[in-house]
Amino acid sequence: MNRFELKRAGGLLALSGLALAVTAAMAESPKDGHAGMKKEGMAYEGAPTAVDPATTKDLIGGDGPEMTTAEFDQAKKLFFQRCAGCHGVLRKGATGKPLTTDKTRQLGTPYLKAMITYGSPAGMPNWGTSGDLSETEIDLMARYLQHEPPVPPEYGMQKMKETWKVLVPPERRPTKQMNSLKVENLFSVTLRDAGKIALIDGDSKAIVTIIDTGYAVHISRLSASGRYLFVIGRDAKINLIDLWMDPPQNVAEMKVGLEARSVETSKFKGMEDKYAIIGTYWPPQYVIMKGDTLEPLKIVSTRGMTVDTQEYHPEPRVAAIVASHHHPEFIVNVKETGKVLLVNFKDLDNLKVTEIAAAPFLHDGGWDATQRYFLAAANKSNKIAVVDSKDQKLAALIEVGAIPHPGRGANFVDPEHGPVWATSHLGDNSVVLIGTDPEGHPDQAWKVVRKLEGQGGGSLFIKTHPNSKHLYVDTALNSVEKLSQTVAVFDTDNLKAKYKVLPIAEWADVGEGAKRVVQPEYNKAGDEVWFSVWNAKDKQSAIVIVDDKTLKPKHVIKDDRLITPTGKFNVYNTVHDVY
Ligand code: DHE
Repeated sequence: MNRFELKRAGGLLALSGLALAVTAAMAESPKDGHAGMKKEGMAYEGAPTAVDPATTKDLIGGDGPEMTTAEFDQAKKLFFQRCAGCHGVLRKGATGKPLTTDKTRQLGTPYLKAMITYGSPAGMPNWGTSGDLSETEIDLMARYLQHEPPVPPEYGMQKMKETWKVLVPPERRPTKQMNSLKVENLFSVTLRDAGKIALIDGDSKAIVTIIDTGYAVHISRLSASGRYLFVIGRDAKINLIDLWMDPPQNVAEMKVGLEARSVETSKFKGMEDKYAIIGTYWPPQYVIMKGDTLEPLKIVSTRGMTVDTQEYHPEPRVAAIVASHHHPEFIVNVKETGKVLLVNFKDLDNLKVTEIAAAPFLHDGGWDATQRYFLAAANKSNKIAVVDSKDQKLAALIEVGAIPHPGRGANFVDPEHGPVWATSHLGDNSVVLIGTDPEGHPDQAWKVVRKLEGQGGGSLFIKTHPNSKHLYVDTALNSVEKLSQTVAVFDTDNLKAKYKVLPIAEWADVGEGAKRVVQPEYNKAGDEVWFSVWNAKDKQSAIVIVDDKTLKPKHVIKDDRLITPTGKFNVYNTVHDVY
């Protein structure tokens, strides 16, 4: 590339900014003294898609630059592994900018190559200069991006039914609990890279059993009765586990698509355990199924117009889902279009869906303490959307910090401002407290009433419990080891005091490795907090349990079977949405 081309490419980098949201905000965040996190952010948002490149319909040819089929296949694999997480499988834009051919052909090969090689200030990683991609790979990718994106297959009722297995039909299941476990204090622990979950007894801290689940298993949710555990894999495989069996085991499974992240079950009075719902990333849709067998009943596409520009988006992925307590509804976050859908499951043949316009890039979220208001992070919009589940409308859209990432958030009472819900951020070090009591504290409701300064950006999860006076904030994705391996604890009675730091990874004493400390989760009583010490799959990981009163380590679970533990889901707290 000559000097002129490089200069133009530089300009284009600044202008078009193929984006990785996390890195962008970190770089731009003046408050956070711990910028960085590039690789970690990339590994987070930009994880490989679970869509198998071999299954796509390829549209090679047309107006794109010359490419052989073998080159196209290699580039497609690279794109699915490295780029689809941020730019979307169809390249229409997700947390990264759109890479559709109307744009890429204008940019042309030399500029695309420069952009991929050097990255952009808006957050595009420097794939070339970092050594992650070779010159040949970058050349391939630049040409590939000028061809129409390959389209993965759809996944409808027939395919779901082909993979649906009821391993133990309801009539052959026990009618009462057959084991002696204290089910309400069990923890389902994601063993991410093993494709399994560990069930751990919250009292004895013993591993009860390890159960096979989907690939890169993601989250667990419970049925309203607490009997059935639902585990979703990134490959969109759902496992239904009966906690009454001895030992608890898989009773049904199914693949509902090619890629998924969320699952929830019906909790409305009279509808407990009746239905479950899974939202998929690919295809962009949700499926409602029977709660005790997973029989798929209704599939609904989420493709449509975005709330801001009102342009068509072909790949709006389904992010967090919660079950309403006020109506027989699932509340579904649709990421790219920025819509919150209230899906009423009372009559599946005459499905009523209330569509609430929130803001693009809806991701995770949780209830306020009364479980009337659902607070969802529109992460790359730097906003929290508040949905009133009773009146079925948007209550507020609140400007917060850079890339809010609450998990389910944390509810407590601010000594000055009354009930609040809090989120931490991936892109800056702030912890934002939002007033949630429109009746008792109308002046504070749906406003940021306080900002705490945390340890740094790269925070994924925040947690407290009604019986606790502590608020725990992880910084799992911060690039500074001292921060990614520790957590900050705030005193909710004295929010002006500086946080304390707990050296969780040091307490785990697992030897070398990244040892990211991730996702605080309380036990049922709310007097212990469990942290994952998340290491690579060939290294030792652990779970560290902290006494919530003394903030001292109480127990460390180490076991060769604990491979890459991340999310932990206490049965009672998950059933009752306690956080
Ligand atoms: Fe998650 C929740 C999506 C990466 C651990 N994650 C969620 C939810 C979504 C989501 C939509 C909300 C589900 C709900 O409430 O219904 N997660 C994604 C991604 O798209 C992303 C960024 C990249 C990817 O390719 O998957 C991603 N997530 C991760 C991780 O790398 C984490 C840290 C480790 C892991 O196990 O994969 C991770 N995500 C979690 C956890 C929750 C979660 C533990 C549930 C938190 C809770 O308290 O409920």
